[in-house]
Amino acid sequence: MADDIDARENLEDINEQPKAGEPKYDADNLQILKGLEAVRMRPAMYIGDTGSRGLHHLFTEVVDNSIDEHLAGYCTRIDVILCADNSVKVVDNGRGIPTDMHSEVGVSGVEVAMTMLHAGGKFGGGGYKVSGGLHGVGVSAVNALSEWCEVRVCRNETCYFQRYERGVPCEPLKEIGKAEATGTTTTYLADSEIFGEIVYHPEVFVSRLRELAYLNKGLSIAFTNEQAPEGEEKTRVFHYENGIAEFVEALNRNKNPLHKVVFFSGDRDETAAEVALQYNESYQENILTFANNIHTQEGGTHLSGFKTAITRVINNYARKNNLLKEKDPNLSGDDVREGLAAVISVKLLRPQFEGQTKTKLGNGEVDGVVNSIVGEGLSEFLEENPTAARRIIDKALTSHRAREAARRAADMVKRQSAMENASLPGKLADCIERDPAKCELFIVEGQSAGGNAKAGRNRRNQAILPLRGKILNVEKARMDKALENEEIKSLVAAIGTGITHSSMDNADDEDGQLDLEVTETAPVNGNENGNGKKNGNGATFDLSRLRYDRIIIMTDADVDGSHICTLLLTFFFRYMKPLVEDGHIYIAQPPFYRIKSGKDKIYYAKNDEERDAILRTISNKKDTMVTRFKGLGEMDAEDLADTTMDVDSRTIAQVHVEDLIEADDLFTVLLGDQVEPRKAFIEAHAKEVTNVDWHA
Ligand code: 0RA
Repeated sequence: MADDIDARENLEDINEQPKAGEPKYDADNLQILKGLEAVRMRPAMYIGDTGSRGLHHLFTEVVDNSIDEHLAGYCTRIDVILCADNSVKVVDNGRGIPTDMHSEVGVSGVEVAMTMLHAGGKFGGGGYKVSGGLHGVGVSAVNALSEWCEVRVCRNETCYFQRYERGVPCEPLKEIGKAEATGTTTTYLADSEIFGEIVYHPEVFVSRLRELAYLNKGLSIAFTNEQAPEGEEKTRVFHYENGIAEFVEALNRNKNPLHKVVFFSGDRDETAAEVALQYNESYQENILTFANNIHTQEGGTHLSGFKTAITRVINNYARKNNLLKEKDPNLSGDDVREGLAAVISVKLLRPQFEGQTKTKLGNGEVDGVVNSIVGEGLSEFLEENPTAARRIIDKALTSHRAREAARRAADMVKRQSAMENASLPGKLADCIERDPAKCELFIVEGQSAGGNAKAGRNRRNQAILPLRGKILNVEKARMDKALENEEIKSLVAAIGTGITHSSMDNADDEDGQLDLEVTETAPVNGNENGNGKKNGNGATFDLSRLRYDRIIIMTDADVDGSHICTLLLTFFFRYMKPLVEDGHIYIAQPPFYRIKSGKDKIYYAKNDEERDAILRTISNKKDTMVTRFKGLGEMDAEDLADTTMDVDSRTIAQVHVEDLIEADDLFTVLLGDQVEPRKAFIEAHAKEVTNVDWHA
């Protein structure tokens, strides 16, 4: 910032005109050189960092100038080319940077733009300049941080050219020929002295350029990757005649929309706002906000104005049409945003960026502008489209009822676990011991296996909870549905801790792919519940009420069994995470084979290799019988006790979630129909513990 001010002061100080052809190193140029040097000394101050992020920020700074020319009404196409030699070329068909001598500094307008920090705003032709990037330092910083940079400008039927090396002009702007069209071409090679090895990621170009095309309707932005491998399409053109309305359409591409995309726009107090929205059948909220083409990940005043308007308008409409009765409470913000996809884009003259990552819009006036544009637009839309209006209100009412039901269900679960034994499930065969530290709970797949497990257990400290078939997939159900499920209810009651955070925000999350494609970063999700263990639905988790130190999942060693195991792990992960983190969850490892030799010699093998190894050691082969267990149900009480339950002889595996974040993703991904990745996951995250040194 200090350098910015310096640069302007220098301009005011120095008014002498150099004579044509005179060497460049006079006072002005020394000042300019100082400015460039400052950028090279502290690049991070100007472009954020000198890593991959900063490197990829450079093209955005250059493109932003062309976007400004589009906003001024003079540029319809921008080409960005990632060249084979790692240089980047940005071509626009605007008016061209002014080439005449600047009256104050005595160099061409081109040179001013290329060498003076923040030159754009001050020396541009006035007009509507809103772009300028997150760091807003302009193309001069790119020039300073480039090994070389070349500008070609076509205007006045003439083509001009100038080359710079590390920001320093090699010679003054010169005419190089005739020109029919107008425009500016900037080519730069990022300086490896600054950025180290230059490695570009084309998908960063694609994602940012596509976003810019959505945000600037009618503008064509083409990206050419000359480094693309043979056979891959080199050029992609992004052009959206309907701008952010098409952005919202893309956000909902894999969802079921409730109505056509709605678009509102308006200007007020030097602020232009555009909003597009569309509800879909999902439970998620996906609102992306932008200010001057910058993705405001932390939201801000445009987002708050939008939220207030949506809640107000939907409640008003519902009341007016008697869909909400006088006695009913208002729909909450969460209710009216369930299944809402929206893009908000504002353009303003002096944006203030706040927050941790400077991506929160702070301009107070914007709240009211967006609020009134959305308020008027949405009211009108609802009045004119009663069918869509009805669907939207129904969706919000359902969301409201589900939220109420979830709250009641969570309260109930809480009350039930508070009553402890009084409400223990009938299916639970509890143990005698009352000290939880000495107790184990076996969750057993199927009734018959449950019976054998009961017979084979040590009833003093081992409890058995048989499950009837598959438990509900909590990844795809909302909290109220999950807590209505009988198997889950008995599980929660038996364990005693209650549940943690709801999975409401994760429900129906089948479009991770799309979200990644549309934007590099997570969408603003307005979830005000926070991440605490106590959530808005009144559910609490209390580890001190845990009734068993070890919870052991015991399922068949087949595809169904491994699916049930995953469903249980998912449930624990989403609703009782501390149990997973603290290592209370185990997976039993029932063997595949029983090898009986003679009258009373019994071996168990967990796979074919073990079986063969055992068979090799047995001398009297005639008297040997090998049994393959098709499931837990085929093991008798003795088999189960010896292999899976008896503390002295069993094998069980403790579940470690080494990387909870990664696991979180995996649960969302894994619960599809594929079995192999699921098995791989369980194997990767369940560390084997043999003959645990622990006695009740
Ligand atoms: C200032 C004034 C005028 C054009 C531009 C700047 C301009 C800058 C860039 C940077 C990249 N592409 C650009 N295109 C235009 C307009 C001067 C006039 O013709 O009146």
